[in-house]
Amino acid sequence: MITVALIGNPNVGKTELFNRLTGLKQHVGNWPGVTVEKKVGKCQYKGEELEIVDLPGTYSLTARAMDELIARNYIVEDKPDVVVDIVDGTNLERNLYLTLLLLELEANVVVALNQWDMVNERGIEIDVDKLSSLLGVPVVPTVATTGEGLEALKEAILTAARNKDRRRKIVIGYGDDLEALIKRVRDVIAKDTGLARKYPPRWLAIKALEHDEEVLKRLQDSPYWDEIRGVIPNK
Ligand SMILES: Nc1nc2c(ncn2[C@@H]2O[C@H](COP(=O)(O)OP(=O)(O)OP(=O)(O)O)[C@@H](O)[C@H]2O)c(=O)[nH]1
Ligand SMILES: [Mg+2]
Repeated sequence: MITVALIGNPNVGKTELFNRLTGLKQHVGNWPGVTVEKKVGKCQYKGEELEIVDLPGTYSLTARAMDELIARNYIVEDKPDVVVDIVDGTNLERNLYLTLLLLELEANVVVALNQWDMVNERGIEIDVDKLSSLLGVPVVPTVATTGEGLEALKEAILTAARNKDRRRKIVIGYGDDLEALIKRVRDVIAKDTGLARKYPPRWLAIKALEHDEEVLKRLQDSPYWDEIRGVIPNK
């Protein structure tokens, strides 16, 4: 079975896409401990079963909002095989912020470039191949309301799942000064091999430098906490 998480900004077409992919094979529950709806569905493609989890709509992935934390924790803790990032093609700039956060999390991302009909209708020009090569992930134009592009999306999901361990990981750079600091923190965190196996050390380092409470809580349990704390500047 291939586990697939759907994520995207609010109102981009997540529900339409989820329903199209899963048909009636879905059930609705809650995320553990909170009353945020959790929808899980299944679909078959080329003899593989895809289990599809609909994550809450979100612009960002901070520890400050429950929806964002649910989405982020699911991706870092449960490690779905593929994360489908549904992007509103008519609002590319705003939507790609979440895409970059997902890449920083080292998720196995496939971008569904949705509302493709509106993109064409409004005469917006998007170089899909260029976007895909800049992001280092597949980008598939879709129209969730008609189902256009869904076969290609499933194919991209299957291929991404199969190539999970061989994928290219792009690094979003923060400039020389910050990069030196990120590297210092990253190297100390990476000494804790258990932690580094579980979470991307560079991501932990960036979050620690942002004083992200959830990440700091995890780092505090590390035998290297004193050393880690020593390289994180105060707020
Ligand atoms: N033209 C067009 N409309 C779409 C497309 N996908 C979704 N929509 C419409 O966009 C609106 C939002 O779609 P939803 O599926 O509810 O979006 P969502 O991401 O689940 O929204 P929230 O759950 O509120 O965050 C609906 O009116 C859909 O019919 C698309 O590809 N093209
Ligand atoms: Mg929805």
